Amino acid sequence: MSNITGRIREAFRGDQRVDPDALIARLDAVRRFLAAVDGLLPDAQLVPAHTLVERAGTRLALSRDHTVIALAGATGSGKSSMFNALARLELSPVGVRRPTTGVTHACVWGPLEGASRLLDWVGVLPRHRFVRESALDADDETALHGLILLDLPDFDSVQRSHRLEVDRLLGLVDQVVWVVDPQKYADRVIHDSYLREFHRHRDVTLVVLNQADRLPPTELPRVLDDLRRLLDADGLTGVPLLATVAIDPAGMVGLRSALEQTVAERQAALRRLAGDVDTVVATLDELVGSAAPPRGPDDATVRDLDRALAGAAGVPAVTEAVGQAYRHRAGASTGWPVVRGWWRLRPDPLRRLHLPGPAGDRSEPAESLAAATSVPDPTAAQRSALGLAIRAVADRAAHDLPAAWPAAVTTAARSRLADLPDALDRAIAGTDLGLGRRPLWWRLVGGVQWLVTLAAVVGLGWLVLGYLLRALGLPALDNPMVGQVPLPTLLLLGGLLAGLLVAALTRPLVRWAARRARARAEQRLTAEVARVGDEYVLAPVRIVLDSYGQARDALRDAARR
Ligand SMILES: Nc1nc2c(ncn2[C@@H]2O[C@H](COP(=O)(O)OP(=O)(O)OP(=O)(O)O)[C@@H](O)[C@H]2O)c(=O)[nH]1
Ligand SMILES: [Mg+2]
Repeated sequence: MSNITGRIREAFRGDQRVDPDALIARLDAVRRFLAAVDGLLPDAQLVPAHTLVERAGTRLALSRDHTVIALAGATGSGKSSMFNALARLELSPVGVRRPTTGVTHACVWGPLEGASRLLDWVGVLPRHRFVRESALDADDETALHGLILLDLPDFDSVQRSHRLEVDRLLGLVDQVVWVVDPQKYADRVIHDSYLREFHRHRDVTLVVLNQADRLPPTELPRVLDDLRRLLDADGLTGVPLLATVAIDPAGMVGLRSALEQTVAERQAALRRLAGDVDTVVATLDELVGSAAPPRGPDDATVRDLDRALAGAAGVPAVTEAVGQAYRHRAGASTGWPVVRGWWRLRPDPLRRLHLPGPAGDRSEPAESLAAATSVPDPTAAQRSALGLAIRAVADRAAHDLPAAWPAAVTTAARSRLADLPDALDRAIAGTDLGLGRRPLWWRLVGGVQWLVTLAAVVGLGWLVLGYLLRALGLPALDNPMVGQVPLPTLLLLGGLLAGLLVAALTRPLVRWAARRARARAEQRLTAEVARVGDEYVLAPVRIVLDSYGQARDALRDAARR
């Protein structure tokens, strides 16, 4: 037996101590992970992590001086006998009728006070709680002070309620002693449904082969070896394995001393929670990858988005109108004064879109209106192009992310889709299209046009006056001559010709300047539309990518033992 006890000591010594602060930091990291992925990943995948955070918080807040150890096993393996043998009292009925134990019994070594709240939380009814603290014991039991031993119902029970009770308690206790017997130690239920599940809790797992007295002494080592092989296959390599005889005090020495050591170390609760964190981290691992979070979609994809947004926002229609408006307004300022009125009669192309009209016209302050412009609604093709561009943004941004994330990125990219049309319209309405001021050269050309027209009018007046004087028989005016041509005629014809000439020369200049005005407006509109795309499509995507980065860092911290 002492040999076995030595092996237990060795196994425990081999395990590192769990630092409470480090454990709390790991739990905080799990909490950070949950906060980062909240609303982004399916809740079903996060249940174990939420459960851990809640349970661990409660367990750490309760007595850390107590160690809750459960005896778990199949019916008839001898759990209650062992419970009674350790308590040295008949506390839990042992029977021949199977299963015997239907509700969990607890025995507390030491005063009940600190243990009561722990047992309330674990959920052992007060009438099934016993205290192993009496003057009769003298110092015999002090080594187990702080132990709360639980006798569980059978986990392979025909009674469903027994299995539920066992499963519930196995999630809460600090350490489990798995009790098997020579007949059923190889049962698949215990290995497949239970022991294997505890492979990350090796350092709070202890296995006992009870009823060792029922085996011929030569058989015992063979059975223990066989059981060890099965435990190795369960992933429980190195867990302490003891042979016990619950009905013989001498057959309980090894287990008792193992429990004494566990209680003295006060590590089981921390080790159990550390194992829980390991398990949760392993289940969450597939939710984050090893690659650094992407910064967002590539430039080409963003450019495609901006182009699709510009199309949907009617930027081509507005830039076209800017070109026309430039020509219209330039015509009204620089055209031949005789036909300028005709320009003014035609509606300004920008006013038709409810965009700022001619310089100084603020009759419709477009900036202040929600649906400010009358830019044509996007066509079905433009709408679908925008949908595709947004999907491409999500696809590119989520390209390197693990499978759980692309859906969240797509949802984020589309999250403000309903607000997009108004935002685009406001952006168009608020863009300075660059037609606010009348260029100086318009005024110069306009001035020249007025001068030459004035000359023509003076010439005409002069000629009409001369004609009238002649008609009334009055002395004619003395018309000065310029070369062979009388001055009034020169003024009239020269003025008319010069006006037409200036108009003809100005036209290509206006066309060139209109193209420039159009290009400038297009650039400004595209920039504004891109800003909307950034705010309404890319920013929500970046938030999800940031969350991914935080979740990934948090999980890495949580994994650090
Ligand atoms: N020979 C021998 N008999 C034992 C030993 N341990 C328990 N038994 C007997 O095995 C039977 C079952 O023991 P229990 O302690 O009631 O078993 P249990 O695991 O509590 O069973 P359930 O409460 O039904 O889950 C009883 O008759 C015990 O006397 C042992 O080490 N050796
Ligand atoms: Mg029992």
